[in-house]
Parts: sequence; structure tokens; C-alpha cells
Amino acid sequence: MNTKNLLLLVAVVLLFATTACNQGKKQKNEARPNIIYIMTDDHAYQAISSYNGTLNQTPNIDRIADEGVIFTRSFVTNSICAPSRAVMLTGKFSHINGHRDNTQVFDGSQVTFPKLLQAAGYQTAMIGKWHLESDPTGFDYWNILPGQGDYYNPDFIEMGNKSRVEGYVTNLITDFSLKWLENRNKEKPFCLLLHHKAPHRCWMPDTAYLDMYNDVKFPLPANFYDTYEGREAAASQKMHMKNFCPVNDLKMLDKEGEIQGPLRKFFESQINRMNPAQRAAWDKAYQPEIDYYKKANLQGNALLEWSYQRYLEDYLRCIASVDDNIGRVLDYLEESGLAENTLVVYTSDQGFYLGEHGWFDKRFMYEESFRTPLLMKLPSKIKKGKIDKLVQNIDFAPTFLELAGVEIPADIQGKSLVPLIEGKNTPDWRKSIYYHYYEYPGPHAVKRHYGIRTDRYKLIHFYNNINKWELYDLTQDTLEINNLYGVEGYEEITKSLFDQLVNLQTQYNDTTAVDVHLN
Ligand SMILES: [Ca+2]
Repeated sequence: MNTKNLLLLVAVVLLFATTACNQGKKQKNEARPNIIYIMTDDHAYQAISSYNGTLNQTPNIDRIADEGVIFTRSFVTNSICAPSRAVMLTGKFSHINGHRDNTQVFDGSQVTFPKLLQAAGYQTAMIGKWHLESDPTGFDYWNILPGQGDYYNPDFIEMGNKSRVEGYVTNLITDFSLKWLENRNKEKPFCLLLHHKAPHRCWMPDTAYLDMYNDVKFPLPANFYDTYEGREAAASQKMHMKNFCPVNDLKMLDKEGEIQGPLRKFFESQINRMNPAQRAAWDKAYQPEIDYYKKANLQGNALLEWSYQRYLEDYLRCIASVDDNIGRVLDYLEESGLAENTLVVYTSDQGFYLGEHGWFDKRFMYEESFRTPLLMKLPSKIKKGKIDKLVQNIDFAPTFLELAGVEIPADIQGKSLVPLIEGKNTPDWRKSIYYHYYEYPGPHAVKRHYGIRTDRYKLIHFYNNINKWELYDLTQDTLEINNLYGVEGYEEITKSLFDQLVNLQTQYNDTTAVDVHLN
């Protein structure tokens, strides 16, 4: 072979090798699923029709359940906004990731799943509510609301630059997300965190939905008039609907200023962000309500039940916008051919009370705020169905990493949900979950507590400036009003749960709580 032919052969071999290599890369990237992790703020599972059809309909969130899986026992580790976000980013409990309550600043130098995905070649983005105070890390692109964010004409911080944007927050977060998806580097798999502000207090609906549910009367929860007998921590909270600020929570902003409340100034700052058309639509919808409120002068239970209806109307109107916008994302995935190999996750940073125990807000280890909705679809991989295993938001990070083919760091405390969503037999799956809430003293005066939940039982210890235990048999007392702690006949199960609780505290290295004793 002469030199010329040899060079030609080398060139052909190189060309072939490069093409094969590129194809290999392309195949590898095509095989790795994209991830769209949608999270709302304070969305109760009771307000998703896949979980409960009695309050509202969420046809687009239901599409995720219909095409994938719905987790019926999905929980958080600490039912409060920012700490929950830190848990889901790190796969670690609050005492390990350091973010125990809403007053802290997230340490963005620690390992998070977006950083690991980014290092593995994923294109990463965080759009919407962040709430961790420090700037996002591990994202190629971020565009976040400052702090809690605003519903109308909100400010956004795009890669460090703040500006005000005209529109309704849930629509805008989706607009920015679809724009990012459209303009992304299409050679790479992507991971998008699409995190809504809604339906967080003060529940301001979009103008399109201000009249929705006007003719609906929502049923009162069975424990609406809970008296908290035998439950001292539940009795001493300040998140009862009788604590609603009439202006902020019930939207009774009268022009005369006769209706006052501790959050009137805050609510004025929210409504003053509206443009004239938005404000006109708002006043048209709420003025009759304000007139009624002033004229009727409701008292006692009549006021409470009217407040409950008002609260649910606005809360569920906010969710109607969330659901519409999830539909936009799902439609985009279908139209762009991405649906088959994109994991779509829907969850909330925690659950919420919709009048159960007479409450709004979250924090407690009782079911409505301890649980959080969780639905996933990934047609290329996920089997359809219901999953009733005990899962927690520490499990999200390892799940995303495993699906992306990225090694799960040994110190992540959650477990990948991949075996569950693939429909594998998992007899060794965890039989109990651990919870620890810290924000006391704090808003709504919910005392510090930790506890364990199994399939059937829940044992909670309220501590700090109180020392009380609670025990529930969830098969007989779904309303959690009958504290069985100290009741004759429950000694053995209490001791067994206590031992399991100490084991979990040891396993998860929660040393602040490990030295506990039954009393
Ligand atoms: Ca929240």
C-alpha cells in the first residue's frame, strides 16, 4: 500500500469511527430520559381529582395519573416550604442538609441532584418559585420569583437580573418554561424544575377564574369542628380558620377601610400590583361578596362556615390555573415528540389543610399536611397504576439520578423509586417513615415534633416547650381525633413503635432527637 492509499484508508477509518462515536453518543442521549419536575406550593391531595373527586376536577393533572403512576402514600419529611425544597434537592433530611425552617438560607455549595445531572451532561433549568434565599446552583438557566413571589405582574430574577413582568404568575412560569424548552440545546437531555407559586396563601386567582365555584357549596370536612380533646399541641396552634385575616384571606378589601385585619397592608401591596383591567375584573367579582359580608355581619359558626366556602373558592380557582398550565406543558411534550421519553413529575412542597380540624396551613404530622401529591409518567419506562408503598420527598433525588444513569451518592438518605415505578416486586421496601418539624416559635404556633408512621399507626412526640405523645390507629381513625397514647391495651404497640422510631432516628442520624424516652 502506498502512502496515498494508506492516508485514504486512515481517513476512511477515522470518518467511520467518528460517525459511530457520534451515533453512540446520540443513542446514549436518546436513551436517557428528560425530566420535568413540576412542583406547586401547598397543593393538598384533597384538591386533585385523581385522589379525591369531591372538591374539584383537575383533568390535566389526572392525565399524568392516567398515563403513569399515582402514589397513594407519598409524604414529606418536614411540612414547610423552604425546608421541603432543600430535602428534595439533596435527598437528605433537614438535620443533614441544614435547612430546618423558613428563616434559614440554603447552603447552595452542597451536592444536589441538579448539579449531578448537569455534570453528567444534562441541560438543567429552574423556573418559578425557589424560596431558598441563596442563588440557585447547578442550573444552566434559572428564572425565579424573589422570596414568596407575587400573583399579579410579579418580579422575576433571571440569572441574577430582576425585572417586573406583566401577567399572572402561573401562566408566566409556564410561558418561560415552554420558551426554555423550545430554545434549549436539543443535543442534550434536559432536566427542568418548573415550580409554581400557586396555590400558596393569599390565594389570588387569575381574572379568568374569579367567578368559578360561585354556585358551589363545598362539603364541610367531618372533623371541621374538632375540639382537640387529648391533643394539647393541636389545641394551641394558630392556624384555625377563625384566625383568617378578613382582608388578606377572605378578600374583603373594602374601599371605605372599615374592614381591618393584621394583613390588610400586605394584601393592599399585592392588589396594588394589578393593572387597571385586572383591578376592574377583581372588583367586579369581589364587591358583591364584600357587600354581603358587611350586611350579613355573620358571627360564630355561621362566619366560620362562610369563611370556609370563601377560602375554598379562591384556593381551588388558583388550582384551576395550575391545571390548565400543566395541560399546556403536556400538550407541548406531545406535539414536540418528547412525551415518550420525558419523565413528568407532579408534586407539591407539602400538603395543606382545607378545613380539616378547622384549619388552613400545614406543619403538623397529621395526614393532610404530612402527605403530598405525587404522580409520575414516563411512557417509555413506567408501568401504569397505583403505588401504595410509603415514599417520601427524600426519594426524588435518587430516583432522578437512577433514571439518568448517574451514580447515587452513598450519603443520600432517600431510596430510588425506580423499582416501584417499573412495577417490580419490592418486598424489602421500607415499612415506616420518619418526620421532624422544627419551626417553633414561628408563624401559626405549631410546636416542634417528630414521629413515625407505618402502614397502620402513627406515633408523634411534641417536644421543646411541651412533652406530649400522640398515637393514632389510621385504619380506625382516619380523621386523627382519637389519641390512643396511654390508653389501656395499646402499651405493646406503643413500645414497638417507639423502638422503631429510635431506630429511624439512628438510621437517619438525627442525633438531636435520638435521646428520647416515653413518658
Ligand atoms: Ca409550601
